[in-house]
Amino acid sequence: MRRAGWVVTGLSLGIVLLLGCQTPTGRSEAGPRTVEIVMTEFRFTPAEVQVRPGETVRFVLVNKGTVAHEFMIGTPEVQEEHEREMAAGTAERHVAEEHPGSKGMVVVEPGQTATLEYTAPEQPTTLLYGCHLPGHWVAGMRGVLRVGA
Ligand SMILES: [Cu+2]
Repeated sequence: MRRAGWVVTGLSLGIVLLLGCQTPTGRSEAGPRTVEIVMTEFRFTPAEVQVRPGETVRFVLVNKGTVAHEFMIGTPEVQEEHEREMAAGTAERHVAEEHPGSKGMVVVEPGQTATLEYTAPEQPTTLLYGCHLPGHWVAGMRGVLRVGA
């Protein structure tokens, strides 16, 4: 398993600490599933991820691009709202101060890796993940997070 060079943990969303969940064989069924997503200009690979309702997954976000990228999970409405905020120029402060991680968000510098633990909604739905650094969303830097059985 790849060791994160720059780890962001403890991001809210009621995520439970995993300390004490490891077995002698290391991370097993007891731990969250790991989903690796590679970030480049301007896409996420894979561009579609499926999780079970209520499942907690650990996203490992590998920025193989040459600029910083953001990973934000939300409904299409939340994505559009955030995109408008970014376009309005309130962006960086908004990201840094108002909801660092609170909506399932992390910014990854080029060449770095971050992890984000995320618990899916209990009800099946279709969410998006996207990057809202200037111009990235418009360029198509987004993916589909399907929450279903
Ligand atoms: Cu980006």
